[in-house]
Amino acid sequence: PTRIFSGIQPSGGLTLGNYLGALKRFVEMQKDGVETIYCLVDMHAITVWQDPAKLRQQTYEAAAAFMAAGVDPARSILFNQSQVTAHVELGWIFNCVARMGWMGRMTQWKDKAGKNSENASLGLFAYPALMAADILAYKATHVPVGEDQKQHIELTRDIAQKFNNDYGVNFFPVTEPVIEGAATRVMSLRDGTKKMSKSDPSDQSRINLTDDADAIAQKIRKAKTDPEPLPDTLDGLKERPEARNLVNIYAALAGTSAEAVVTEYAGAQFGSFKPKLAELAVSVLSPITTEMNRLMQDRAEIDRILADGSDRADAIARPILDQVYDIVGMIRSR
Ligand code: AQP
Repeated sequence: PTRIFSGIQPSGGLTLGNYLGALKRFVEMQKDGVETIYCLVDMHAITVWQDPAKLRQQTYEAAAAFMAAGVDPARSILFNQSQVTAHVELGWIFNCVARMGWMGRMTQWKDKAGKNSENASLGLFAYPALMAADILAYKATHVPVGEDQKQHIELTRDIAQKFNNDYGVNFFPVTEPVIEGAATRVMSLRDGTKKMSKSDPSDQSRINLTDDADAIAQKIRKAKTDPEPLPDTLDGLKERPEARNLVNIYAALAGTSAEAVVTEYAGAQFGSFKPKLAELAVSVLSPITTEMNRLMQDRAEIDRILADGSDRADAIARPILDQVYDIVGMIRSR
């Protein structure tokens, strides 16, 4: 059976990158016969400092974004990580399975810790082991993610295999990443070589799910481009990362391919393409923003949904964790 797990950090407001690379695909995966488990990974968020009031607000907002985008809490399990303690318990065991060398090779660690790694939190270094625990606590078979998470899923597979080998069991599955669609890596609107990110200091670099129509149009109008018109084949976008990014965003929002967009707009100037892109982005995002704002009015309802999701998540993860404790040799006498 197919069991899908994925998560998003409430470490800031969600972006168009999170929507196209993750959320939109979470929604598409809700089908009969497929179990979908979606998590607001608040424990990951605190690997870098979060103001408590903001973290709480961002977690409510992320929950509202999931539902506004179409994650249905009746079909999918929707919850926040800190309410299901199996994640950190299994995460600790995986800290003892994973090797320092593996973690040190993670490009996201190198990017986020930067030159000042002595001063980064231990949690930031260990974060991929907790992510492996998020996934494997449910023995998830597939994980939909953006391109930037590919290396962490490979690490999850290595941890699963090492655990199975070390303990001589065939317990954890080897999870498959699902990285597909026209926008697996949405880039910054200011720099076509950097990923669009909620923690980028420049708000102009990203479209937030909370941006109104004017802000979206303004950011797209100001997005960095080059002076050339759009080419008639994808090959013509090879050395043009900013142009390529806008084409990819258009394709993902329209539910079509980058090839189809280039064919439709061959020879168009950005002066005419950008307003079309803005119009499309607003038409897709504004109903989501409106619904998010409506859901945010009733925090008690979001609390109820997360409590119910946490109970259902716990019911799957707890028995798996109990077996893990047994395999590892822990006494379970109560
Ligand atoms: N730019 C992106 N393009 C496509 N997919 C993206 N994702 C993130 N950015 C893009 C996907 O969204 C999911 C959740 O990501 P996350 O919140 O766990 O953290 P992240 O990947 O580190 O995303 P951010 O927005 O850049 O957050 P910060 O700034 O806090 O690090 C993942 O599936 C991710 O691939």
